[in-house]
Amino acid sequence: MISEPEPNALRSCRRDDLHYPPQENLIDGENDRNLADENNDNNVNKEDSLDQELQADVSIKSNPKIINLKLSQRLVGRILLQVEDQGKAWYVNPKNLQRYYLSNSQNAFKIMHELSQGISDQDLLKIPVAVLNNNILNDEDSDNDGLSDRLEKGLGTNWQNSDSDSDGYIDSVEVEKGYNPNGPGAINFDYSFSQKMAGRIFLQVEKHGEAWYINPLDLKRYYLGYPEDAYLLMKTLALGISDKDLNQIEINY
Ligand SMILES: [Ca+2]
Ligand SMILES: [Ca+2]
Ligand SMILES: [Ca+2]
Repeated sequence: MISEPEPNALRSCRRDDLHYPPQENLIDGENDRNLADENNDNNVNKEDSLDQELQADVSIKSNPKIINLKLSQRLVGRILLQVEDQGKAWYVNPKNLQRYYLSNSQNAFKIMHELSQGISDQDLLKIPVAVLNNNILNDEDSDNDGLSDRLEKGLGTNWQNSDSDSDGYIDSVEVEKGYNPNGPGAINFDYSFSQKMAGRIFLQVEKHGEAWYINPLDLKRYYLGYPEDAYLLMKTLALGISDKDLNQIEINY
């Protein structure tokens, strides 16, 4: 059983927007890997790689016999909420189709950074920015321009000025309409690039390592500025899933 988030939780997530990257991009050429072999590999390394603290908090484990790659591919890059077990949160890593347990805000932030990859500013600009309701992020909007203070810091706009580039259009309008809030002109989005990168987490290596999550539902980038933001965002964008379905996705320790 899979249930989508509340319809009002987001401004722009619609089920109609569902897109998934082509299969060849999903697991970096490991499509043919034998699941039984993979399981044996995992067992060999289990003692070394096992995070004891994490294991203690994980109540169910995947049975390799019931791993369902199609389901994993369908849910690639998604955040899953284990509805039958206290809403535990998981992230399905697009690179290996394994799910990672996000036990709390610090842990979610840490895992998302570990699984991230660097991206140039030029490539990042190809992906539209998501503007979340400030109430969801529990953040201030000091200049009342519709962008939270922390998102403005991520975007490099002025959080104390509603119209950073003084062109008469407030920052959130420019971001939502695809214009540059920091200067003249429109931004040319590359939707096929966004689709290819769906579900991934990027670090802005040319700035200060700002982290962004590409939501597979709307192919927009969501700013993961602070641990509490990252976790709230995860919960907001998450998809409810039953233990039976979750068990079919390989677990990462
Ligand atoms: Ca603002
Ligand atoms: Ca501003
Ligand atoms: Ca402006």
